[in-house]
Amino acid sequence: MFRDTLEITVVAGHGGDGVVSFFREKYLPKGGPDGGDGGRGGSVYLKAGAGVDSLAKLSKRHYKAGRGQHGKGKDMAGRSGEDLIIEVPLGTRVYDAESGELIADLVEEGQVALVARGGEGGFGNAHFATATRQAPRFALGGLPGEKRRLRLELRLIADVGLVGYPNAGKSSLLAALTRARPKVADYPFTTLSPNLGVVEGELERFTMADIPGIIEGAAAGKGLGLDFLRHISRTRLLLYVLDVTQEPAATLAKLRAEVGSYDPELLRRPALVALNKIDLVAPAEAADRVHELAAAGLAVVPVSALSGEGLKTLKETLFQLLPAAPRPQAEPSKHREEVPGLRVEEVEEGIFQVESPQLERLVGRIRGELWEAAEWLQGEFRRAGLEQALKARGVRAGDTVRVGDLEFEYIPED
Ligand SMILES: Nc1nc2c(ncn2[C@@H]2O[C@H](COP(=O)(O)OP(=O)(O)OP(=O)(O)O)[C@@H](O)[C@H]2O)c(=O)[nH]1
Ligand SMILES: [Mg+2]
Repeated sequence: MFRDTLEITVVAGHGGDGVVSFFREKYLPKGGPDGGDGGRGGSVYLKAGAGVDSLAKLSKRHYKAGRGQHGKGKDMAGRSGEDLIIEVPLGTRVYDAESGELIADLVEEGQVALVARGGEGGFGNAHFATATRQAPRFALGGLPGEKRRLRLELRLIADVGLVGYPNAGKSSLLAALTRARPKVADYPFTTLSPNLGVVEGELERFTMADIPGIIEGAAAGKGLGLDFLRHISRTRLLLYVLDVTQEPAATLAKLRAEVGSYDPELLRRPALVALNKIDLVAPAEAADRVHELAAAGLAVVPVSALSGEGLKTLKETLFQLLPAAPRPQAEPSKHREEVPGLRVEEVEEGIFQVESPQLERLVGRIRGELWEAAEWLQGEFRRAGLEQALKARGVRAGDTVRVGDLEFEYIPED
């Protein structure tokens, strides 16, 4: 089954905890701190693979990377959690399912996108040793890995996109020009999901996508609607397929109106007309239809997917036009920013409450003796800009500063 949208949840690994440990050996007095750092949690990546042609190949809805190991004594750091790389089809767009933000557009084979960052490992107590704090009895716990719900949307990356009314012969043309074997039948809406084939030339090749037929009113949801046009949105060239017996000139005008209402830019893309089923009419009639179509300003190639007539010319014309047809650019993905918010509120006279997820998290990660960590924490607070934020609120020496569950006495720097 072909699948072109899918939601999955990705969870990066939790970072390992740092540990509190001191060097010990038989007959020796207690030695210095040697608690190692926790390993970082594994991250989750998506990778565009040529071997995956449908999102249906993703069997799971939930993906999880490995967790980081805790640090150990003797300054041994915990091992990092294993990264998880999920292969998705070429042409997959990755959105954050909650915010709708585009995270990545995977249009090149092997292209990789980070979708959930592994949690940082915590520092072991050895990290906190200084000349004045020789035996710190605290360490930091690891951070949880990122968790995200992703919406994957496949936009086939084909060089040529077939567009036409139901029954015009799009799938027949794809079958005649490539080794793809889409379903062909004498009723409208035979094709319910896109098909992709490769047209082989002597030296080159190009890919061709066949999508479900669209009809007048598709933009308003008639037929199967216009959703499938998103697969055409990245093709370099549109090949309109018309049935010579079904008023081709009028049909082309309607088709283009629908395509334009989906995305006006598509109308400016290089395009060509395959006037199909010419085996059903007399040559003179076919010539008349070609003449009428000329008004649209597009090159017209009369063909028959059934008899094979004109297919060679169609193929050659496509090979001629493609080099000049620009490759639609991949959507630039927005980089995620982490802006740690910091708010200070004087909740009572002389008591300042600090609201900062970053600093609260830091405080929550302290393991072991909290009061011993205070000095180190204050350095971290300063780096986060807390000193300035407090001053701006009019803090005075001796006031109380609350961060998470901890209370500190404010002592000015200088
Ligand atoms: N006589 C003749 N019949 C054709 C030709 N091309 C396709 N057909 C027939 O037209 C019918 C529809 O062909 P399809 O290839 O399924 O058409 P389609 O455009 O893919 O249709 P949808 O998938 O429904 O949009 C089938 O019965 C085909 O055998 C042709 O060149 N000549
Ligand atoms: Mg079809």
